[in-house]
Amino acid sequence: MNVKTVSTEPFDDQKPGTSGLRKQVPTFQKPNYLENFVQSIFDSLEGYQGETFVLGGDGRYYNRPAIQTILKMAAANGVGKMLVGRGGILSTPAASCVIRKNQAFGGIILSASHNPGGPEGDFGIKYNVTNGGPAPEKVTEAIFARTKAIDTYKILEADDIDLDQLGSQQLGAMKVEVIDSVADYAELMESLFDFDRIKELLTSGNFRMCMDSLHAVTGPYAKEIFENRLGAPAGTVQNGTPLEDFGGGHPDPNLVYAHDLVEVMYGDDAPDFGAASDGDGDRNMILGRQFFVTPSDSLAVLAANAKLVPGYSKGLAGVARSMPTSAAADRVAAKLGIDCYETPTGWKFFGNLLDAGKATLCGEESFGTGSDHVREKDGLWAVFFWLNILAVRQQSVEDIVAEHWQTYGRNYYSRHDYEGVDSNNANTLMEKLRSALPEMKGKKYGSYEVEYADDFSYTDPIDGSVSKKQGVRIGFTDGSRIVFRLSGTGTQGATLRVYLESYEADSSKHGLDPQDALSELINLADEIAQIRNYTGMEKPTVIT
Ligand code: VG1
Ligand code: CO
Repeated sequence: MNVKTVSTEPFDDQKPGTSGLRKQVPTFQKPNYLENFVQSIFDSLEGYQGETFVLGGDGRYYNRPAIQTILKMAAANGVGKMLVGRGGILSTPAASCVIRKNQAFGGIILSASHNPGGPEGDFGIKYNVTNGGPAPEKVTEAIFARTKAIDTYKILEADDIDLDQLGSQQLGAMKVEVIDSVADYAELMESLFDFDRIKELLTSGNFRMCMDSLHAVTGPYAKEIFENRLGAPAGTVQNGTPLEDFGGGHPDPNLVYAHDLVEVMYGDDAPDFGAASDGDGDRNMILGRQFFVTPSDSLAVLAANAKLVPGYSKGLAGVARSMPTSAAADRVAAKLGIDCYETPTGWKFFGNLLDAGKATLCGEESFGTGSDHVREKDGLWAVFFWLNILAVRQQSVEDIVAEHWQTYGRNYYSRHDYEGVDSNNANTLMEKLRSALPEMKGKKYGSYEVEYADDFSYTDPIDGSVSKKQGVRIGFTDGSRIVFRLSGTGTQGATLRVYLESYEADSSKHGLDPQDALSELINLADEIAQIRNYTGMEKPTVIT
């Protein structure tokens, strides 16, 4: 077998975003596009020759051909051994688990997460480092720098590997081991949660749940764990067969896109508990009967109840949340007497805190929750965590959340997304906001007075690295807040995200619809940022 060195020219658009490089499939299908990026990953690593890597993806369209290409390039670049999920499948948290368990050098994960798939949909690739987590910015920056200078890549001339056959195969000097995609992950979950107790709950006859995998990667994981290991009735997992185009849907677990689940959970005779996960399995949505748990509240509830779960019964070292996530978790941390860290958006910023043992639980408002068990957010993990709490407390989801609000107060929260905005207009909106910040402090808008206004900058407490311009925050004296930032995961135009939050201590006022509770702030956001003017939209395209 021959190693071929192929001449190539740089593409100028291979800058990784919030979570890897995401583009439409036809872009990835351009000659050398994928190859350039993969070679740039290898070129920016040191000391990886002969080492073990992990490779897998969410099963979307183009997953299989991309895996074959990456295997041949890895072999040509001197990788010693590649662990690949069977059929090319590994959920993002499972990939993180496999990297850690095997002390691999790193891993390549193929996913565009919640973005639609199919020939005209999106594809994505990201590199994870030895701790199992997404590469930190200094690594993604090195990869990007390399993409701008690359002139050759290496690839082995060889036949495709059989991805459906478990066991070892040889590709040039590299060993390819096709592994069970689910086994390691299932074992890890079993070590963290009280499976006996959850099994009792799920088979008691008094409790029903519905898990919607949205035709994406968690289907096989959820079926194996809920139905085979925990005894939930067949059919508990719906949309559980991964499809290359996710059945034409958006594999995004929120009230808009997880419509099948919403119909079940808000219908007559709804089950007690519902959950959904996203394309690559790292996001989750939690529902009770006719009741939605905001991700920010979910993080706070998990933190407050962590002692009920075997894997966390010793208590939490600390919690961390992304800046736009509500401060509900901060209140729990304060009560527990532990630190709460505020990081920029994106899971890569939690890695150092988790490695250093400073945070145990982490979360993002964007339906992401996780812990130090892996270095990615983990959709099914959050579902097991909730089930474990429900099994111990024997209360409904709604009662648990209502009690939580009674104890800590309620952080009303909503995110308004404006998708497909003209990039220039979106950038102008952000620049105008930024330039207005220095004058804003003390300014009054109706009953609101600005307490602080800044562009969030983060200094990593472990390695001191600084990440600037992470989102414009305007905080008011009553504790409410508006945050503006542009998405770093979209593939067409720009997406403006507006995050709205207010705090209500009085439990007689906890029953409002968040859109009503936040209505004044919503109007204020438009007044301050001229959203309708710059986006040309009367209202957001998605509200979560
Ligand atoms: C979004 C979310 C962010 C999340 C990221 C990756 O990023 O807001 O919280 O970490 O997606 O999640 P952005 O830049 O579009 O706001 V996933 O499940 O898409 O890997
Ligand atoms: Co995801």
